[in-house]
Amino acid sequence: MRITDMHITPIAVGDPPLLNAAGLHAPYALRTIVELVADDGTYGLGEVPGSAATNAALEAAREVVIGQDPFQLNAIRREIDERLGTGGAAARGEPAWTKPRLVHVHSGVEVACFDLMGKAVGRPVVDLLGGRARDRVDFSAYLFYKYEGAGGDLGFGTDSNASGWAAARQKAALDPAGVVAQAQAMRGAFGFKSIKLKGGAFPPDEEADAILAMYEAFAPGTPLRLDPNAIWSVETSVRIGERLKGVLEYYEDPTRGQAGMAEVRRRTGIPMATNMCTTSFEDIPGSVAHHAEDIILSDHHFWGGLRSTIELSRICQVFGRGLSMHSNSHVGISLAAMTHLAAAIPNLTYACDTHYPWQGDEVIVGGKLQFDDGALVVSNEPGLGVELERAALAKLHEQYVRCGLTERNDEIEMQKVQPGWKFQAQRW
Ligand code: GKR
Ligand code: MG
Repeated sequence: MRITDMHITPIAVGDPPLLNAAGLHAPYALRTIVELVADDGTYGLGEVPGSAATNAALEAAREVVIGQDPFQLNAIRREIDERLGTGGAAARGEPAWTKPRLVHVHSGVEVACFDLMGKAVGRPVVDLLGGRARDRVDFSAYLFYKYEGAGGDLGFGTDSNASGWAAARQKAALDPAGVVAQAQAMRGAFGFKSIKLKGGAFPPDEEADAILAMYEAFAPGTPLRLDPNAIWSVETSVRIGERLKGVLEYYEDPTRGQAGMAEVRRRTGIPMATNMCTTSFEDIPGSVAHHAEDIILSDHHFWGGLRSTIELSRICQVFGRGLSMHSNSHVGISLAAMTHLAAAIPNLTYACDTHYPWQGDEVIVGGKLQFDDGALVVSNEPGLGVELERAALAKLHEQYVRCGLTERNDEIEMQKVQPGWKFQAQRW
């Protein structure tokens, strides 16, 4: 089997005005769809976070990918490394999503190869990763504060009578009662059991109040997580941690860096989770030396693919780390890949993050994948089990061209509604 072509299609996906420590989501989230065409007439799909820089790196990789056998993942990885040069921690920025382009290229190409391999042998990707550790993958409700009045058309028109999740997606949630209402609407629509609140947008005590309100509102045992994306000092993290002790399932990146996280962990005794201080294999020695976290949030887009994430899972076992899964705004190709991967990792025991309910647009045949009681049933179809809806892809590519965005920059979006607003690596 040989790869005969590689299509790289940037798309822009409608996104609500979600707030985080770095600012505000733009009206569109950028993704890039990778399609590998094989000489037997089949195609394989991958999806990665979009940016002009990642697209250029994918374009540069194309030359070495075409002509390869998709089963020869080691050769493909080596040739991409040789062509693009390896990234490294220094290439990472401070917001949670700025990472070296190389891991995105590896992940987009590798997932598309797995899709091709699955189609070639008539087996789902999960079977190529060692088989199912579970038949259903649990996801978590991922709550956000929103900026009233910002953002573009979410596809609801002017329907102010929207109810349930559609209404919660449209309207701002700004106080603890609003956050509880958003959680109720999201859980009602999708059945999620665990709840994560994206913090770092408002003064820490207000966000802690929202968590405490959810603790009151939901049955005891509902796993709750808070993620301020490292914008709090160690002292603030410890003080808020004291308020949330016994309430949080895990405390996600309250403060920056492995040493700071280790100190908060020591002083509060709360399980700490990260997708910011331990985000690559290079970070593992530091993670172990500091004992920076209890749970690592994997992400195949950032760890370099599905196989790399399985390697990470073994490291987590060896060093006593739990494993969860991080997400960024995405469509169904990534969600399918996340589901096969999570199903194949026995020690990935936490409900995975997903932004999927926030996005209305989709590129796969049949529209959005459906959650069943907060989980996705692992597909038995060959490959990822999703097919490309080419008209939808063309429409979202057209949306990309029209919107003029070339990278994610939440600070610039925030400045559009609050001129002069500045990202601060430590705000509180
Ligand atoms: O979508 O605003 C967002 C999140 O803050 C995202 O960018 C983070 O990467 O979900 C992420 C996280 O868990 O840190
Ligand atoms: Mg996080």
